[in-house]
Amino acid sequence: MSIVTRGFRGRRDSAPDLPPGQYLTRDFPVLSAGPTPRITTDAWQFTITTEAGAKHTWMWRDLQALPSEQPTVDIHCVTKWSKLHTSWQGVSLDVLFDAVDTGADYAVVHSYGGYTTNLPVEDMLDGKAWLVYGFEGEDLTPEHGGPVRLLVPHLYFWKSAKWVKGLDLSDHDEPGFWETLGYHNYGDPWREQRYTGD
Ligand SMILES: Nc1nc2c(c(=O)[nH]1)N[C@H]1C(S)=C(S)[C@@H](COP(=O)(O)O)O[C@H]1N2
Ligand SMILES: [Mo]
Repeated sequence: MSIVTRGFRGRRDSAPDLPPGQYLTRDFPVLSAGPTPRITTDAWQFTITTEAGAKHTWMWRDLQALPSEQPTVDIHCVTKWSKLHTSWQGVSLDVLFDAVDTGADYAVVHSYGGYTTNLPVEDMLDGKAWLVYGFEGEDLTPEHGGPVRLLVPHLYFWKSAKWVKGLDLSDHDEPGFWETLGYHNYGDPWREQRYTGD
């Protein structure tokens, strides 16, 4: 009884933590626009291409050698589920961008399998985004984007590209997969930017 009461109160108490129109889920839905690509850690690599065409590539072992963080964050899917206090392990994009000489304002993120999504470079800096390979103390599973996915929790979760392969920097903004199909170009859950025009 006390557990039921606590659970119920917990939900109500955490409602202010939820962006408008979102509901809480405790499980972890899988949302993929296509089949799950199976990328081994040996095959995985991540390339940042600058607006000048310079390429910086990290192999799995390079990523593992970089200092990692364990962010605990809330995630919000545009299909209206939110999950609070998820914990991840990975490398801050700040660390990767340290090696990159760029003045570009925009990025298109590419995934193995062909998925793309766009976001401003500033939304990947200052502790706002990570390349993650661990979830809740385990290796990130293929369904959830393993071996490595992008995590950008302050934007709707479609911006957190699974099976991430690289990002292209540019001076001009270019919509990705969902952004071309009518989803909002930026996708701030707190401003409920679900669709173009929101
Ligand atoms: N490569 C790739 N990344 C993706 C997607 C996808 O279809 N392909 N779906 C996006 C969407 S809409 C959401 S809500 C989250 C879902 O992540 P999950 O399956 O781990 O819950 O991944 C995002 N990243
Ligand atoms: Mo989503």
